[in-house]
Amino acid sequence: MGIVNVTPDSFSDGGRFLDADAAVAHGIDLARQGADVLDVGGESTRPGASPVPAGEELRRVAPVVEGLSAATNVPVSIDTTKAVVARAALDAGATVVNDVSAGRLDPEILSVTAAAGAGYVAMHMQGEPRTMQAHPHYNDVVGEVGEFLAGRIDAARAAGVANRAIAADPGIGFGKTVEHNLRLLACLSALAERVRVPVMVGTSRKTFVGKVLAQAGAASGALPVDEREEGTLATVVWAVERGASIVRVHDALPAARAIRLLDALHAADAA
Ligand code: PMM
Repeated sequence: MGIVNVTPDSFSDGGRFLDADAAVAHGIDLARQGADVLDVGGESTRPGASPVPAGEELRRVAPVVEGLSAATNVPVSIDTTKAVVARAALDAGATVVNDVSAGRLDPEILSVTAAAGAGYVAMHMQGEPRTMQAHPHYNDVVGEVGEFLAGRIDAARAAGVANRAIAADPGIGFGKTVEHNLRLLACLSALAERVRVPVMVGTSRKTFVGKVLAQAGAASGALPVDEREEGTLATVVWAVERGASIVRVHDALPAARAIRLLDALHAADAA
């Protein structure tokens, strides 16, 4: 899944594709690089971000969803927590709703998804973007995230979303410390068994990658965002090995190539 952020303030690409034409061109480029889904988002969820009014979010994403649906054959996903934005994006050609609130902020998003026969991604987040990185706390991060996702998958089903249309995402970086993120990735197979739907993972350029790779004694506690590609790739390969079905990335080409090589190794291993 290639990321198309139409936001002024996303943590790694904020402001780069605010213009609809630039965002559409970027999405087309990601599809050429090997993305099988394009995820269009108009509200930043980076730590500390404030909510965006629905009208503004819609103004950002609608032309991009429409442009990409017309210009490419790959499915378009809408990254939103709002039912009204999801409905408009589905009308404009999107076929997947990626909801970082898993239906808790605006429960109607579930029935909107169901009515359109669209796919649905339920993501775990502790708290809300404005405050989520203040004091993340879990007694058992893998167990709690698994329980939460199982409950939200049930809620999506109850609202009429088809079981085969649902994916679950542990929400790397959403109300989690470096250790929480690493633990979730380490235990991804167990999480996949618990939720029993395809698992999606978004690690691309996230802070924990930069923190793990920070040089001892460096002025900043994390590698800068534009130096996190190799670390991201390590997590992509790891996640796919541990059963992730979808990886959400900013750079589709290296991820697609790494996964193709992994497939070749598996084929050789099975021969
Ligand atoms: N991460 C971001 C935004 N949306 N959606 C899902 N399902 N999973 C994620 O990990 C996720 C997401 C934040 O990253 P960005 O600002 O680079 O889009």
